Amino acid sequence: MPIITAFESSPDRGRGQARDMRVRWAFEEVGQTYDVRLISFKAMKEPAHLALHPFGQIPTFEDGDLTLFETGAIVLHIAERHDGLLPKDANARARAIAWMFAALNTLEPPIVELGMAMLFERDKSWYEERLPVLKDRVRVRLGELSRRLGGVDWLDGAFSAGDLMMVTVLRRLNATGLLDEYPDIAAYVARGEARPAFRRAFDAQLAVFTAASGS
Ligand code: GTB
Repeated sequence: MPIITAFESSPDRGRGQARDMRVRWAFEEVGQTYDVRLISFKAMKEPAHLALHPFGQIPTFEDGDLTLFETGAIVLHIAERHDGLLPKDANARARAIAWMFAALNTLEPPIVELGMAMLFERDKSWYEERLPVLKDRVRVRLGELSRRLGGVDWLDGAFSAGDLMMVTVLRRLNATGLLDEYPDIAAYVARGEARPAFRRAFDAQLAVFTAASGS
């Protein structure tokens, strides 16, 4: 059975924002059971974990003699080896993979930049000036994504790994209020979150937090 790593104690308090969430969701979508090895911040930077992940992060993926890091690579690996996350048609499959890259390369960077500023830069003298700039950069991408979605349920036909990745990236905006400005994108994220596989993955990562906090 594949095994992934996840935070022993996630700073998001079980909100499903850490990146193991997208791997858990992919496993659930394809019906693959998996194990989780929980890891402390200290252990993430120690040799045993660095041998799996050169940057000392979570998640990692191990299955037999294969070890992977980077959620894009892990989710793609799962999607390629099981039915359910990539279309059979070669062109549609390539487009779904393009959406995975778009989520990670085009949407995630400005979203993470905004999130980091809101978390770690509030006390800086330039914060109030920088915040609208960062929000506008995200708005540009949300506007473009909204135009492309154009009222359909998923990015390109049936739900795919592209949607899985995009929804997990967009969820990072939950605390910013920006999704409220784009009701179609908010509804898209809600559709992803309503999928039974998402719920199972979310509950599994929440259970880790609940157990660790004793609540
Ligand atoms: N590009 C890599 C991938 O996609 O796999 C990025 C992996 C990554 O950033 N991992 C983070 C990590 O291990 C956890 S998910 N960080 C520790 C470190 O770098 O030392 C990022 C994350 C963490 C916490 C919250 N949160 O509290 O809301 C959200 C997201």
